[in-house]
Amino acid sequence: MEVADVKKRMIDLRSDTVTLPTEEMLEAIRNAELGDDVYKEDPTVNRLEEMAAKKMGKEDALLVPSGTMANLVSVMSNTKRGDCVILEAESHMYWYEVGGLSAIAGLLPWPVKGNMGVLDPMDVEAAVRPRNIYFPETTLVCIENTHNRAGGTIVTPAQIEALRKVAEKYGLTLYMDGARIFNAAVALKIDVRELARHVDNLMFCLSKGLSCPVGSVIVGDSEFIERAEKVRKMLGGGMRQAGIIAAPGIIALEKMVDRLEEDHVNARLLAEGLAKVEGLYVDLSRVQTNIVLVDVSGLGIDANTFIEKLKERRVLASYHSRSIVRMVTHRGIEREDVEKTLNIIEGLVKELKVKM
Ligand code: TLP
Repeated sequence: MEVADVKKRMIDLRSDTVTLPTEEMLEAIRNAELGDDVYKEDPTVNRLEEMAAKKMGKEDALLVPSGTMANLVSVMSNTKRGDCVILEAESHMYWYEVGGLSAIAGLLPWPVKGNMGVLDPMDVEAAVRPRNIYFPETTLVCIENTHNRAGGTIVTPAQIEALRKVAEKYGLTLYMDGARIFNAAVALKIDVRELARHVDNLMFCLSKGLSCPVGSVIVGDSEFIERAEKVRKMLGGGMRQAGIIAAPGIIALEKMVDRLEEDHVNARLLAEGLAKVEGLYVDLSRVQTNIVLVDVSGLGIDANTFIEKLKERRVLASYHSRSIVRMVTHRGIEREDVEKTLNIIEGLVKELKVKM
């Protein structure tokens, strides 16, 4: 059997990053009008950046290859070396970006524990380092929306506004890792601008639920984007005929946002099904978008063992922590896949119980 055939029959709940481009996206790539984007001459990139800025209600935008680079470029364009950056203790930037914040940007990350991924403005205020000879200068606060490790939880416009007030009080910049910001907007049934309004700048990913093969977009005011363009070049992210990346991005913004609702419905179905299985625990209040965290410790096994056993049954999930497994719904997951997954897990749990 071909490797591709085996993969095809897997139910892949590891991440929404596994989504493949649509036929229309592939067609758009084939037909994209191209130019050299380092010269700002790729009309397709220019169009995507214009669209993205407008959609977020900001002045300008910049296409970058990945979410990780988007965060690094943005943080570097918002700070100077040696500054202190406040971020949520479980944030992607702190956990999963290979320490680029310290290793490359020369910053001191100052993690603050949030509640379901949401920072409390009072905790942020307390974390701002007073100005004196001993301390680095706090210049930036980062939020994540939706919050990945917290389970795809949403930071609401009101919560962002409250953080904005603290940022203003101390002259700090407010940045948002909005890798899945459209999931938040769709779940709240609001214009994404409402979520972008109170941050100075943000990034969002094209390559997650929006199904593009590559790309993230940084959005903010023109001066910031000008700095970001230079930092992107420094990090090796200046791309040439990047219209082949931008073309599916345009389709994503036009056509792939509303369908995220389906992923949320499927995540809910999956979460509610899992919550009914004895030995599994799901905090349903966290299931706000397309991520489901399931605690398997009640089965007497750890997350990795559970993931391995699922894989043997052709379901892929990812590791969150010792007792928690993460499952993410996306365009490659239909309702039937969720039902099948639930059946498989119920069967697996029964088998484990017999052995216990
Ligand atoms: N997240 C990936 C993994 O890296 C964990 C995933 O499967 O969820 N910000 C947030 C909130 C993210 O979730 C991710 C990717 C990124 C940034 C980085 O994006 P990429 O993978 O494009 O560098």
